[in-house]
Amino acid sequence: MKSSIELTNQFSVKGLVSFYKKYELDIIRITNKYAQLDLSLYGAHVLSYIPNNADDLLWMSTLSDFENGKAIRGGIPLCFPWFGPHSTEAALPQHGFARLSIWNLEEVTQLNDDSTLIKLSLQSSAETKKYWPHDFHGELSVIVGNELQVNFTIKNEDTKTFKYTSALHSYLKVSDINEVAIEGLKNTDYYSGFGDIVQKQNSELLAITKEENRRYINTSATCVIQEHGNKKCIIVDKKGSRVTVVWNPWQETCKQIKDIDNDGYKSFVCVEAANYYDDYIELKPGAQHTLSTTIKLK
Ligand code: TA6
Repeated sequence: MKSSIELTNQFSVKGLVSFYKKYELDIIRITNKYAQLDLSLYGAHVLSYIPNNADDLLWMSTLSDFENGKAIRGGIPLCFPWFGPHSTEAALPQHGFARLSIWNLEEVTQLNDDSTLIKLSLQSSAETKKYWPHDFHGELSVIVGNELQVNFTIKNEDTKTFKYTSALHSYLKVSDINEVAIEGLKNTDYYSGFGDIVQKQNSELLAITKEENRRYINTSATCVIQEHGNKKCIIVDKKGSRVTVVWNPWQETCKQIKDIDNDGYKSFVCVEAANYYDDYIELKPGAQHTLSTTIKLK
């Protein structure tokens, strides 16, 4: 792991790439002609994406921890190699270890259109094998342009086939959850919460009026998060994923989540690109898979 000074010496570019510490975590900040983005090396976690002349498209909890060993609440948590609780061992961390690991910064490159590419990596190690016994190489690449692109690639470097589930668990910032409608999931089957009954959304739009934890299956659709009152419209696209999760804890569950303030649920909705259920990823030795999401203003 590189120190803050080494990171600054190797990668900083005046006015474009800088580093700062958020409590004990190293954060890289990109400020280019399109947007400002903050990315934590801990968790390969996008914290914010603020297009020019616009508000942050991502929500971050005012009560989030920024500490080794704890998950960051908000932005884009990276869930790998399992989504949700571990299937057999309850003591293992929810959503896997990727969001609790320190990733290496490999590259920061200005692209031809002046957008900025950042690449982080996570290599399997004795530490990752405490949680998951496989050899793998993980890469998170982020492109900061007039849209935010996040690509998460896992390559199997083991001698055996392995399976995993994953998600880019994006928290989209809204000004009032009561004004939000999500478009793109009409006629799509979903499981609610941890249930096993398949339901179908018949309506064109999903309004969030109560706790929702919908896991839509067999969908690669683009979702549009519309806000009636303030007309903000966020487009969330994805690739390499057939499951979309929509989550908002609403009032009662929110009170039980200690790193979200009691009213926090009013300011975000999660729309997540996932590999889960039958869409788990199985990789032969040498094979790789990329899960991607793009987030932008309409
Ligand atoms: O994606 C929805 C979900 O899996 C919910 O079940 C809820 O637990 C949420 O993620 C947040 O999980 P976390 O471990 O970050 O508190």
